[in-house]
Amino acid sequence: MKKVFLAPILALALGISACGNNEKKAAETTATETETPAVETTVPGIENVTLSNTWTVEGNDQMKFNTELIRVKAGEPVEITFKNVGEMPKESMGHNLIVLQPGIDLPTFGAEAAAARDSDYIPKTSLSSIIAHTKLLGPGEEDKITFTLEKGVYTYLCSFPGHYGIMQGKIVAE
Ligand SMILES: [Cu+2]
Repeated sequence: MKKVFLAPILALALGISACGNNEKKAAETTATETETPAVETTVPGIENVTLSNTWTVEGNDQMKFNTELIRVKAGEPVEITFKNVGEMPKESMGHNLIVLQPGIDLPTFGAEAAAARDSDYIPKTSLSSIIAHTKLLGPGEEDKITFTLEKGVYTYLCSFPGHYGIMQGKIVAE
């Protein structure tokens, strides 16, 4: 009788131990995958872009920015006017333009932003990742932001749910 009772207990113990190992492995894998991305120092093609600290960027119904590469002088104010030139309603095709600190994990930021509907997709949990952002714009609306960058490469994106994957660009400050 003892053996009969022992067997399930042993199986349970083994099960727990195996489970523990799996969790450990999973945690290690995640840690490797979420390592901070290497910080870029330049972007191919930037030499063909005019150096200017005043830019106008448009976002459209195809979820695209018309400008995806911006070149600015570091240490001086940059002014970006962002226009939503689409016609679809803000609720289904709103756009913003968010300039992020270097090295931010975009899928993580994108997920937090998508969940931040009450604050127009500006995630309060990730405010330290944001250098500047426009309002969420409906069709025909525009907004202007001003900020100053140190030398480096910065990503800007639209945080409306599902947009950042293709609606993003780079700013090179030199
Ligand atoms: Cu958008």
